[in-house]
Amino acid sequence: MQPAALPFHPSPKTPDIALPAGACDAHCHVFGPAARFPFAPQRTYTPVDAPKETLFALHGKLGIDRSVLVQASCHGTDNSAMLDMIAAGEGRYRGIAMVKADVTPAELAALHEGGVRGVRFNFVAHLGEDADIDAVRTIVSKIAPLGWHAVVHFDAVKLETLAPVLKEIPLTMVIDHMGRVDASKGLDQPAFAMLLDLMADERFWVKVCGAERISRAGPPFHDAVPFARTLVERFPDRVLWGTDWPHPNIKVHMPDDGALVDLLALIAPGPGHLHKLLVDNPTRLYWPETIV
Ligand code: 0GY
Repeated sequence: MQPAALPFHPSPKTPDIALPAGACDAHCHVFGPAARFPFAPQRTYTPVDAPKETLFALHGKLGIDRSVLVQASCHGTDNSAMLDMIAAGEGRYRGIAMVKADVTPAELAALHEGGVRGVRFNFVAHLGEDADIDAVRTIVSKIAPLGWHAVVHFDAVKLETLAPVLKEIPLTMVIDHMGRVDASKGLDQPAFAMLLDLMADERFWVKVCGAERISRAGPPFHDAVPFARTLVERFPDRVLWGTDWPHPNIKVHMPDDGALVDLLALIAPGPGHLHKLLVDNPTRLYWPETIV
């Protein structure tokens, strides 16, 4: 039997490194509270409540000023919990929604007004059925006029079949969690080569978070660092980072979010790379209107 998912870390450490002003957590979630924002009936897991107040406090402790909320599969296409948190953030929060193929222009306009700037497609076995490619194409054609992008979350084993499909999608594409490659297979593994190949196309971006997901060595997840660092060094202008709080479906080593911030000293050594990763890149993608 699979072990149960763990709750988020109750008392993350204060990071050893200070983050630059405007630092953005470009991948985190808000769950519930279920009494106010019920989970989707078709969900594949039921997390503990991870409400906005807890996330506000965490960001304060970590030195994070802005963030991008990513709609998680347990809330399905009901984006209300996420929109509620964005509304409380006074412009410091953006969102990535999940929508159905029959979403209307009026619904998309309301999401845009609420701070959404993209949609997410899942191709991850433990999160249920893969996104339907025809539905993906329909949704992409509907969101393109809004200037939104697509976030794709996939199992590394699917990259070979997915890569040609992703290459055809005429949008900016953001890949979650370093393509979920298995860190124990090394930098020369075919899946990482395919990820690098996708990144050679300037439409692709990648999140260098998920160290705890791709690690096979466990805390402090140093086996994930060479992958993240390679991506940061080769594509400094198209990388993003996030905490992934509250870390859904982590069953063995729940990360300490402060320690994940500390990993940035190894992932993006030097202020230039760190500033791009945490400030300049998320600004270009999520707050372009603030660039003077
Ligand atoms: C993540 C990863 C996971 C879950 C989800 O949508 C989700 O439920 O994204 C996971 O289970 O690996 O990005 O939070």
